[in-house]
Amino acid sequence: MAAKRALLCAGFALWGLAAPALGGGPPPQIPFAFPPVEKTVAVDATAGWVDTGLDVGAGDELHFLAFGEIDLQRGNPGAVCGPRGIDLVTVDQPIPDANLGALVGKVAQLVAARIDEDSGQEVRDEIFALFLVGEERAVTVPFKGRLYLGVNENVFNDNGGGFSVVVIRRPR
Ligand SMILES: [Ca+2]
Repeated sequence: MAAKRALLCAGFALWGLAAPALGGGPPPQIPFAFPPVEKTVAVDATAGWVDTGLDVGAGDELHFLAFGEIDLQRGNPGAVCGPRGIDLVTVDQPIPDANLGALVGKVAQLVAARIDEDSGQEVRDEIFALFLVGEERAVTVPFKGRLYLGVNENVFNDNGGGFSVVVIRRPR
């Protein structure tokens, strides 16, 4: 994290130095008072919720920019979409009123984890908030948790492709 912040500082410094040589005017406004954390996350359409590795806090501002194309049903040319998804809804998608296949996000906070006696699988009780991302979105984090990204669909094994998502986090 420290290395990443240092890298961003260096990036902004170079930008500031280069600007007067290009235009002679004042350097461009830096959008944040402190360097934000920026990360590019690959969201594989077959993976379900993808852990971004980012822990976020209540009030943090997140900005998302998404690129790429996915296939919601391999072999079906009508099932290819970008981060905005397809203008369709199904019964079990995570966000019912958002387009099928749209890029979506989740902030989840683990409340308890236990091993289910019958299946032997770990069961995680969590509180979570879901939100639509699409191609671009700014979101204020409602509570502390881990940030996940996924596709607004619930049958992943017949999918293909993925989105590349730039996440910028400005801590509160
Ligand atoms: Ca599918």
